[in-house]
Order: sequence, then structure tokens, then C-alpha cells
Amino acid sequence: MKAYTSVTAIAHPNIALVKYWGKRDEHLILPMADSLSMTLNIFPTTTTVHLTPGRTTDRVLIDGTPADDEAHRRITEFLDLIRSRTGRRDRAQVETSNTVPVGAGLASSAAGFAALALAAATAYEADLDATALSRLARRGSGSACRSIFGGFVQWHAGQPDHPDPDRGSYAEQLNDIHLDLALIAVLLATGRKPVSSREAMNRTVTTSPLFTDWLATTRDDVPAMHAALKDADLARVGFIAERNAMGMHATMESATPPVIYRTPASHQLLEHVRAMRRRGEQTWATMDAGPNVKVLCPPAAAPRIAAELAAVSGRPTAIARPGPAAALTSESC
Ligand code: 2P0
Repeated sequence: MKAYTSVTAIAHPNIALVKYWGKRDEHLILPMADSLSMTLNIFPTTTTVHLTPGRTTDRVLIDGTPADDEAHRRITEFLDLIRSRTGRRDRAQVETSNTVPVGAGLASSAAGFAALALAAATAYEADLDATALSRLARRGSGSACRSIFGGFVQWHAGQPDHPDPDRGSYAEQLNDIHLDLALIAVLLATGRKPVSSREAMNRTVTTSPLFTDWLATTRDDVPAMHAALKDADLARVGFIAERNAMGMHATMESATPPVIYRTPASHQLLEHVRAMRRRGEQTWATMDAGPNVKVLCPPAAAPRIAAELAAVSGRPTAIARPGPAAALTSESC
């Protein structure tokens, strides 16, 4: 294999149709339940890992600015994991550029750690197949394991009694789905979220009285969603996705202190999506760890629906379709 000192990779965010919300292992980032997502064809992150032998620290630039302490620590620890596996000591310069605001519930960490995992594994010659790469990306940010793959993706939680729990928890592309689906992101707010998803998830697991029910519902929703996608039954896909997302928010809102990502503008838009449905539109909402609302609908109707959502909210929208797997864009010596 050729040794490269500078490697660039691109990855896209993914939005879960059945959400990941709850870890059973904070260190290995092992979820309590499977989740199922769609990788988007918009909002990519591009990351270059440039090996810098002779330097004693890693350098991290995010959108041209040195990373804050927390982001620097997470990225250095992630590189340490790869260095410990490959026996390499070289420090690196990491340059990441995002096309959406970071930390606003637009899955920037999923795209970010997927691109970083691919670029860094290649630069350090870790020689990983896509499954192993998804396990590695998971260690950076759980949902990143799903952005290694394109289209529709399931993240297997793995069995709690697996002899090597790290090996049991990986993402896999679902190849039996031919549903034509669009997702409209309504960018209600692009500021950094008040509570990180990591902290919010932990607080929900440890304090929400609804958590056990949420977990049981999610465990049922993954196979139900897979079947609905396979049947190309958009109404069932939308129904399960919206109920699952609303259940996740209700569960975190019942934590102590409550985790509240939904704003009055989110609620207004959620109600509008329900009203559109009542008048016969095929629209279903989903939300992540932030105030932004995403709307599932048939692709042919997406431009018209996006225009209505933009008019109602007074905010920009972006239309996504199923997108590609993480990929290398350049390698140089
Ligand atoms: C998801 N989210 O399934 C869920 C739904 C947000 C809401 O995965 O702690 O950044 O790094 O594993 O992956 C966001 O959580 O959390 C997330 P960590 P991550 O997409």
C-alpha cells in the first residue's frame, strides 16, 4: 500500500428515521438500541488529514479557525485511537470545512467524524473495510458510523453480552430499499445548541421516567421502519418517523433538568406539517438535537412543499435526497 502524508475525504450528514438516543457504554459509544437513517446528498463536510512528523501536538482547524478546547480534545483522542492501533506516532494537521453550522442539530458531527475517520485511517494506513471504518467513526460520534454508508443505513447496537462489544456495534447499508424519498430541512435556527447531544442523551438515560418506554418503542420501530421502506410505503415510513422523533423529544423533555430543543417556531412548524397532512399533503416531520424541523415527502412534491414551509416560517429550506457514502477525494505524498 502507498504511504500518503495528506488525505482528503468527504462525507454527508445522515438523519435518523428511527433515532439513536441513549448509550449503554459512554467510552466505546455503544447505543442501547439499533437506529435507522438516511444519508443526505446535501451539507457535506470535507476533511484533510496531513501527517506532520516532528510536531509534538495535533493542529485542528474547523472552517479555517483553530478548534476550541473540547473539539480539539475529541479529535486528538480520536487520532490517538488510530495511532494506538497502527503503532504510528506522527501528529497531524486536521482541516475540516462544513457546509452547515456546527452544533445546530444538522448532523455536522456525523458527517465530520465520518470524513475524519476515512481520511485519518487512510493517512495512518489502518487498512479498514467499510464495516470496520463505521466502528471507528462511531468512536468519534455515535451517529457518524451511519454516514460511512450512503442511502438507507442501519446501525446495529450489538449484543450487551458480545465477547468484544466494539466489534458488535457497526452500521450497514440496507440494499433492499427503492423508495423515492425527499427530506426538506427548514433552517429555523443555526446557532449552537444550549446542551450538547452527548450531555442531553446522558441526562435523558439517567433521569427520564419515560426512557424505558422510549427504548421499547424504538426497538419495535427499527424493524417496522425497515419493512415500510422495503414496501416503499411512504405513509408508514412518515408515520413511524414522526412518532419516533416526537417520542424522543417528549422523553428528553421529561428529564431533570429538562432538555428542551423545540422552540415555539419548531412547534408552529410541526403543527403546520400536521395541517398540511390533514388537507391531503404527504408530509411528516422529524427533528434531531436542535430546533430545526425536517420534513419527509415525495420528491416530486418537495419544491412546492419547501416553498410553503419557507413562506410559513420565513426561514430558508434545503431539499435533500438519499446521498452517497463517505469517499476519498485526494491523496498525496
Ligand atoms: C440520531 N442524534 O440518531 C440522534 C437523534 C440526535 C438526535 O445521534 O454522543 O452526536 O457523539 O454519540 O451522534 C446525535 O448524537 O452523539 C444523534 P454522540 P451524536 O441521529
